[in-house]
Amino acid sequence: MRSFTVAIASAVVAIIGLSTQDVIPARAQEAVTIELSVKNHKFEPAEIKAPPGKAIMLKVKNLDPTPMEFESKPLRIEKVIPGNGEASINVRAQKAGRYKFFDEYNEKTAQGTLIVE
Ligand SMILES: [Cu+2]
Repeated sequence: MRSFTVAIASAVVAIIGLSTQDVIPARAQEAVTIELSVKNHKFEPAEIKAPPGKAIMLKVKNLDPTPMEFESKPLRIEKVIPGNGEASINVRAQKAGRYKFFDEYNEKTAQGTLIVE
């Protein structure tokens, strides 16, 4: 006959308590404001810059007497601005890259780029 030895192992469980602070900085929610204007159917400045991952507010002044349509396909913006008018356009946070925009009514001359970097 055989005898069996049963070994009982006891496990020690260590509980590690982690304290985390998930605080979202309020500044991450604030939009970066960029002002630009259009004169003689040209953007001034034609290149604008914004940091990545931040909402952007574009304030566009149309200094020409005729209406314009601020348009950007990659940014999905389309907004008519009357002659001598102004518009605030909200752009959601973007990844780094170059985003073209233009005035659809004066596409030949009014071209611009938003550089996110
Ligand atoms: Cu359009």
